[in-house]
Amino acid sequence: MQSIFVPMISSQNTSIKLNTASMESSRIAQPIGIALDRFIKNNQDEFAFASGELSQLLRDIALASKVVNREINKAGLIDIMGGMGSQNNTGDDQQKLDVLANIRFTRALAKGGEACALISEENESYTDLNNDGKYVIAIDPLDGSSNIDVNVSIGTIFSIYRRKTKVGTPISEEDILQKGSEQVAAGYILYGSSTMLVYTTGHGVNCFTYEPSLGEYFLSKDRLMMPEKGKIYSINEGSANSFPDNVKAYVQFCKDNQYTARYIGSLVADFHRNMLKGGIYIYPSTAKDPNGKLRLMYECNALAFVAEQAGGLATDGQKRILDIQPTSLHQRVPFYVGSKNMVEKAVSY
Ligand code: AHM
Ligand code: MG
Repeated sequence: MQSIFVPMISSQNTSIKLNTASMESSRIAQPIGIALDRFIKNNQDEFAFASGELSQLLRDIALASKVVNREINKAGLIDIMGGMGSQNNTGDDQQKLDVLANIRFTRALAKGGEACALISEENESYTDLNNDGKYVIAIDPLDGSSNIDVNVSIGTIFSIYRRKTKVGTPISEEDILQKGSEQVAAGYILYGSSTMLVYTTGHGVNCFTYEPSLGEYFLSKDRLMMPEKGKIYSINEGSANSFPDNVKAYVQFCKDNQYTARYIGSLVADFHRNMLKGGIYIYPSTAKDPNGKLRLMYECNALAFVAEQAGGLATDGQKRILDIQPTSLHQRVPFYVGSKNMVEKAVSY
């Protein structure tokens, strides 16, 4: 009997020693988590078309975002802040960094070869990239650009669609004007107190944090879910006089219930905070912008996809954002996005 017990005791002791040793080693060398490249590779089978090309596209976007991140961090040291003195197609003043970010993402996607066309906030028409590419990208290269000069968080928003027409043929309107529900992947990069890349391929939402000294994104949260309820409302109340009556009433409801008002004026940052803490972001129709200010194809669709994948909702007040058929590249829509219960309540008004 003893001869049986002795090895058991000694093996237990060994495992205690091993555990203590591994605890000690993780204390002095904290694990850094899984890198974006490896995560994409490991999860490639989740993509509807199980191709390496979509993975490569995500990697191209990640790479361009690192370059943009570097440039944003240098703003103030070199002459890349301030306006270009020009306007983009929707009449917004273009900032130097808007233009720079647009160049960085366009180049990365053009070099990669997987994309056949690029829709960008900064270009009036779409850009033909490679007729042999299978994917169409819609992007806002740098959103919230009025915050650049004042060191406040900004973001990149992207949507990825599969082209409808045959590979190798010229792009047609049906490739470009696709509903949000056709996105195969979407996400955003938040250039904030740390830089984060958040994306979905329709299998939950994954968040990565950029480690600048290693030049890599590392997984910080997979399968992120948005709280169903929340108490944060984000809306530019400076325009309250021209909100529709039902929006005025909902904002009053938020105040009556002592909700917290938080508005950065950077869609990605406002959305990301609400996704973590529970909240609603609203850009309604106003006197100045009867269809709201935000653009369906490269601002709302991507965030709507992410929101739904995280258990939230996104609507224009009448219709699910992802079900809206775009009729033009730079189409605007009223936007209500965030925690399920809050969006439902807002819509009930
Ligand atoms: P932009 O694409 O020109 O940067 O505009 C979009 C931005 C959003 O990030 C933000 O939520 C909104 O405009 C703020 O608009 P406003 O200043 O009217 O509240
Ligand atoms: Mg924008």
